[in-house]
Amino acid sequence: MTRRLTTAQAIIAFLQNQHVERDGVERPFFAGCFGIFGHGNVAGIGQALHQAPDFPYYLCRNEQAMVHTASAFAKMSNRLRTLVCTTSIGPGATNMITGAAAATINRVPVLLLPGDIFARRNVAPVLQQLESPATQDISVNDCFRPVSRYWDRIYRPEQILTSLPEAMRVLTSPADTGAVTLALPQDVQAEAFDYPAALLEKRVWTIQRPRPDAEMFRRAVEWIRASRSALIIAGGGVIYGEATDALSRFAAQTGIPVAETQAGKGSLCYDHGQALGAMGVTGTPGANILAREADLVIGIGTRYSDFTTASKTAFQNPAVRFLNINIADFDACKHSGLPLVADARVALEELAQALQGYRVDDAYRSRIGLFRLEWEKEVDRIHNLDHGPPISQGEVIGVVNKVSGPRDVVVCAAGSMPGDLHKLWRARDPKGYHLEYGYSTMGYEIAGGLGIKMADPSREVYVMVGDGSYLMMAQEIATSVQEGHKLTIVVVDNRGFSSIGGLSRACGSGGFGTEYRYRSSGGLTGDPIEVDYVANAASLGARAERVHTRGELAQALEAARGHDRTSVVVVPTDINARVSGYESWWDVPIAEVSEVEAVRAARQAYLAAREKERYYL
Ligand SMILES: Cc1ncc(C[n+]2csc(CCOP(=O)(O)OP(=O)(O)O)c2C)c(N)n1
Ligand SMILES: [Mg+2]
Repeated sequence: MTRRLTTAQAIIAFLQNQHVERDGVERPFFAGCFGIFGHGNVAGIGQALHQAPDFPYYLCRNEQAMVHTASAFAKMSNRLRTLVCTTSIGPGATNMITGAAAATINRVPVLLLPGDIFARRNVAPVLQQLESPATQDISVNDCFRPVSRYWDRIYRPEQILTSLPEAMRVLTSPADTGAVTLALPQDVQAEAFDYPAALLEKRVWTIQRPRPDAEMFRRAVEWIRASRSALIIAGGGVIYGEATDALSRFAAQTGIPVAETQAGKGSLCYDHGQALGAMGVTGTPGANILAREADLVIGIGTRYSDFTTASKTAFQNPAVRFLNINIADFDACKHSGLPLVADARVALEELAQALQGYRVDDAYRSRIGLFRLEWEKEVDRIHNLDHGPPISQGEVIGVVNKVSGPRDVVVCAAGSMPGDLHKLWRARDPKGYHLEYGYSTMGYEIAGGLGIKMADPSREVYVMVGDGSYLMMAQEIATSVQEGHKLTIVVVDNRGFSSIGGLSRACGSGGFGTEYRYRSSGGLTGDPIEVDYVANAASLGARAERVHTRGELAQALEAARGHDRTSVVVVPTDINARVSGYESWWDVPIAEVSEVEAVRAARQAYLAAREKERYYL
């Protein structure tokens, strides 16, 4: 039994028939295809999509953005669903590279189908072809190799028979997932082949929950029982693995406190008795002080980025050991930890059983309680600062947090807001806090918000975006209007880069080149440039208004809730009203020699701080 189809038609038919199943619930893996057509895909994948109307096609405005939308969709779906992305050859394809890197670093599945140059070669160089005098076996799509977890180029129609199953294996593997790139030469897309019907039958990929190895598990229990000051670091794996209830019970039963990474925030509700909030560079005093003293760090579903480890200065107890519960042995082995390679939920349930009767001592418990109490007071203080006008970013976060419902989602990616949100946002639902902080991509915010809304239209989505990020990529507002996927976008307008401006000052460079100002004789130091974000957003089809106070912001957000169309609320803030760091540090190397006194002073402080960096061997 065969079906005569073009390569592109067979790919789309195959993708439509892929399902995943976890815990007995089955769903189609691909919810449709995003794309922008050009000569490199219009007659191939474009034609195939045209004759497959039950596989939704979404036209977006920028190829990088659509990969962010697909990633956010996948992240919101706990990696159990994603979207396909199709592009033309050349710039359409390479526009996806930033999105691919972000997906791979964040370990979320996206399937990318860039068009590629002719396999037939006789008409080369074709429009947009990168030529090489050294080989004909190269194209711009080779740039996807390091940012893809699986990469392939399809020179012959029958190659998809072995390539597509491999692509699915990687996409649905919690340990291996990331961007998968199948580069599709323009001519091959349109070539026909007699495909075996079996390729196009329904296939169900089961997402497993592997149990820990018995011996490693025995040691893990021993290590926890022997510890006196254990600390859990909850990463994204807790949420993707739907292990949040298991973690909540485990923490309540054992009394072990929990600190959260950016990807892991929301693992516990902020008012849980063991919740210390954010961990690391952008962490709370409780999390960072207890991390410093911990004799056992239990990392669950975390990849220990430098923001989590405070550039390897976070854990200072000379006897500290790491127990890493992770689906990927790559992460489980970090910091010479005891690797418990397993599904987070299963591992936590089995550990809870084996640790019956174990509890941290009362002194430790009361310290945790005190840290929690003091932190809630600090959050209240920053949420209600009465700064300005212009008001502070902390106040903006407080208002959005208060106005949003417990199931609503806040999304952010770059600038000073991720750190402030990590500290100040009171998460009430495992899917309520969505930060892309693996790649921290300016421009993810609005595109990502669209993916979140598509994944769960029942929730309001609050996009928190700095003016810098907004200027980099706001055009998907038009796509949100086109699709009727309403977003509430808060543009925090501080006329430049509060984040990097602050960092530049800390490095002794005085904020050089980080504010939006007219050029004057002294450089970019003239009057601030007024960008009319309200007019810009309105021109893309959004409702838009400017507010100045906490009260006006709350009112605008309430009004936005009642509308079906995307709303943009622009709020000017004070670029210099920053939330401080708490008990932590980040390694940003300072110039070793300089004519500038401030740089020399920063270098001295830097060298002293770096002394605390440790190898965990
Ligand atoms: C694509 C990209 N380019 C550069 C950076 C480096 N960077 C990090 S934050 C930032 C400034 C962000 O400005 P804005 O969105 O206004 O946020 P603010 O710092 O003012 O909070 C820059 C340039 C980045 N993260 N992503
Ligand atoms: Mg800014």
